[in-house]
Amino acid sequence: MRTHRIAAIPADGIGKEVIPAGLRVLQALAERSGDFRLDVTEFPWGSDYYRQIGRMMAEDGLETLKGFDAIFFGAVGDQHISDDITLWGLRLRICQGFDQYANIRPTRVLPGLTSPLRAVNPGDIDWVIVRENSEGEYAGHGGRAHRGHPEEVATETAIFTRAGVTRIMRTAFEIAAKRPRKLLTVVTKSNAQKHGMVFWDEIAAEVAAQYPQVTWEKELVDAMAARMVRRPGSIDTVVATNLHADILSDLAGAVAGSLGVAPTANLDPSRRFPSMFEPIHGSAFDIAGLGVANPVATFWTAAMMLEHIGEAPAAERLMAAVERVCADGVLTADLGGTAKTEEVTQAVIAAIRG
Ligand code: GGG
Repeated sequence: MRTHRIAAIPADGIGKEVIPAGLRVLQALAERSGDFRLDVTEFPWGSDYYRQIGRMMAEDGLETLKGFDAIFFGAVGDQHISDDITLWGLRLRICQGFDQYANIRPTRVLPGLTSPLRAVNPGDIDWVIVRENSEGEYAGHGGRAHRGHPEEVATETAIFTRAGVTRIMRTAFEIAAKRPRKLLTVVTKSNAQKHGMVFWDEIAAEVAAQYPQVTWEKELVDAMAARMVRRPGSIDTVVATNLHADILSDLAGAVAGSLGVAPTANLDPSRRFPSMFEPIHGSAFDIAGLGVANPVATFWTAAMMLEHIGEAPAAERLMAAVERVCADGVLTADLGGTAKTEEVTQAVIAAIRG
């Protein structure tokens, strides 16, 4: 019997609803398989912890997490705490502390779902967005001076390193090379941002030389946003900076039906540290506690985690169950349905067992 140690961090808002649902589904998969078990430890970190202790996670939290095979994460964000405190204090602390530089965001229209785009063939939306997850606009470099004075100034400097850009390009080319279309779109804003973004384009060309089997192209981020809506079928794998990919992947989730179905993996491909798996969506505190959050993004995220820890058959079973439940019309309100989180969870567990 294989044992995988999982750290669960529901954190804030609907994270506290979708992560327990995800853990129940994972448990059902482990029981169905009989070949592996999950040893789950839950951590109470997040905004409530911040209110009590003054920190988003324990001081030695990263040290503690090193002992796990993967991290199953909910969401950060709280009505009463500044977003930069919640994001930097937990999600970014883990991503950057564990050098999870490759953020992988698959998008497709699941059976039974409809894209809000008119006249789109659901099969046209089958993308993987690769987000650089360790530097760029999220380098945290900058400062404030003369606070409260007319001459007040704030700077936020994006930092792009040769090592950082090269490794995310390699990741993106590797992913594109394994997909049927072998097409990679490198997204920048290199017309306006003439240093860092031109650097991205240059490194893309260098790395591309090692992947002659991949067709690649450059696209500006604004044009890419329009193309995702106007010509979704022309897109396959996309690589972009930390900020650009964050924005594009929210758009991607929306055109695939809802952000409530969009999963993500924060990977340390070297496997020196545990990788972290989370739904793309945030804490959605406007619907927290109502039992209406869509758990599908978390289930898909759980499938990505299973794949990562070497349980590919369980990952496939989970995605098949999710697709069956969506096709049967058991959908939450964000997808036009009336099902609650609990109903979707029970339906997926029944499909796993069935
Ligand atoms: N589960 C994803 C999450 O909690 N996101 C919160 C957030 O504010 N993310 C911004 C970002 O990652 O750039």
